[in-house]
Amino acid sequence: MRKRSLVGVVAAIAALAIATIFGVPKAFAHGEAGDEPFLKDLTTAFYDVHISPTEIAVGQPVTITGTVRILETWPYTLYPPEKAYITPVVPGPVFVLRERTVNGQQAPGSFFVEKGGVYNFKMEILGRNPGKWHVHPGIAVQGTGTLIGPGEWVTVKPSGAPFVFPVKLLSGQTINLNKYEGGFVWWWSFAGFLIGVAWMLYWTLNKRTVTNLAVTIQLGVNDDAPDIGLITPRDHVWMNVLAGLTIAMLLIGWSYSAMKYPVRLPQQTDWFAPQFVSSGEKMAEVSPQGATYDDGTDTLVMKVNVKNIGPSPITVKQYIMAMATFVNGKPDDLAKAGPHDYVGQLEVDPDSPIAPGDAKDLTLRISNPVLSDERLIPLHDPQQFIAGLLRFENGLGKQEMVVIRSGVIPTQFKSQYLP
Ligand SMILES: [Cu+2]
Repeated sequence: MRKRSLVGVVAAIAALAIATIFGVPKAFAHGEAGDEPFLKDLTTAFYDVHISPTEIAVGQPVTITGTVRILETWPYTLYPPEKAYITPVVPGPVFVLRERTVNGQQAPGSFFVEKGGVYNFKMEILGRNPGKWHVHPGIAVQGTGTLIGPGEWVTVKPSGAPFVFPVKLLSGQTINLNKYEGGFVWWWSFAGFLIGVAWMLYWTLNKRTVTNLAVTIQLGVNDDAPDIGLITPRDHVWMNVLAGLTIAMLLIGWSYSAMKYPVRLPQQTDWFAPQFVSSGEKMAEVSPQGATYDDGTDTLVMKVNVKNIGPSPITVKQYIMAMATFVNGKPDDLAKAGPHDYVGQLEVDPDSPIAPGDAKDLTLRISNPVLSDERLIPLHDPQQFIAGLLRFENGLGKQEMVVIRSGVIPTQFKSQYLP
């Protein structure tokens, strides 16, 4: 009877596992909407992101360019940003990263970052697996995680030839990194895995260690409990065999690598502080006067007071928040601002240039489903704040990005939030 119920439980778990694997619909995003709004808005802002081309064959490059600024409003609840790397955010290893620069410097790994830092990035990735993939730039900040920028769909078509990724070694030899010693790595890891599985099955199939957990848990850690036959001398022999096999594998591995590859370099690290990039000429002083958000119509209204402290009239060009850019301009300007799904219209009232020395109260209005689709606005948070960049342009064509942080009051909720 007991055995039968155990079989039932195992069958149920197996059925559930199979249903989970095959019953899940295809995911179309990267779960960025799952991040808390403060984690997106107050930390970074991505702008001028371009991902092209959007259709390639396997082995061909896609270039991702853009800028990310680590905002001065970085939440005090997170570790201060110190080290980060820029990364393509794609669903699994479907692309290969070939080239990456940050502020014009080669950036093979992480670099040092700071609040207020502006990082222009360029990445070149090669299509590896055919499919339609959502490609984002992201910045992985140590202690915080990966914060992602706007994404674009990229179609990778089969090319007829298998993907190769040639890399020239210091020895002069060129290898295909895509498959290099893949079989050996697989079988060697599998051999280690088998030892682990043997150990696990030994102690779970016939022994009472797991099935009689209520008893074994009361024994001391080093108690073999020979009186109840828990761990026998025979068990010790077999465990010594497994431990010996593990040590033998390590010794064989070390000697093999030392003999086969006598010239080796330790894994290289190249952390650097990128060159300073200015956020623009000083031309505007902005004081936020509060914001409201209507969740029913996805409408954000921000009041700001803007003072022109430069010599030339200024206008508001864009408001950038997290991965989204809202443009005060024509459809043409919107198309140029970044990936289509993350660009929207910004209405500025009054929309006339602010003369040097003048200060004006402006109303910024954004009505766009991306605000709720990407969950950019806090609705029931203990800290109802948003932050972003206001992009100004003066009569001389110069620009400045000004960080603003504003309290936001939700005025209406979508029906699913109502009790
Ligand atoms: Cu995505």
